[in-house]
Amino acid sequence: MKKHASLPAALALALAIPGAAIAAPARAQPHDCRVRVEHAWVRWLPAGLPMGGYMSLHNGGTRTVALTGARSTGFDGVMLHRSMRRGGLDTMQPVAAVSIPAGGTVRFAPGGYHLMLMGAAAAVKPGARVRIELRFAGCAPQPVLFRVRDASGRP
Ligand SMILES: [Cu+2]
Repeated sequence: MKKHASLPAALALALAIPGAAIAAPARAQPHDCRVRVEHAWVRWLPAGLPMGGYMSLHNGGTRTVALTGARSTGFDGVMLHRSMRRGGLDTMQPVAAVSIPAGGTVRFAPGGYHLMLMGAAAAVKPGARVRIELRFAGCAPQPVLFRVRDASGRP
């Protein structure tokens, strides 16, 4: 009984403080989240091979923003990867995050950073568009449409 009585009082208190109402959206997105995504495309590959996702990320904000992951209903899994040449061999490894400095641009391109897209749905084929949600630390998820190109990668 006592619990029920205190609830409306707490509610009235929250409503009486103007700052309480505007604090919620500010907490949800504390950073200056202004990343523009351009030239987003996926290189389609046959036989269920993992596909690479590429794009250009421009940070129009005033502080560094970190890309920490991505997900898509078009794929079973999406990882951040970086290709590199090591000991004369082309290799790639997972990366936990990619920082985009304020005012800077980071390119995801063949031979460098890429989204590693695994387990494609049947609808992912050349000419299609696939929606991939990018996750930036402290920001709301950002959905991006990627154009699926054929294995040549030509637009
Ligand atoms: Cu990869």
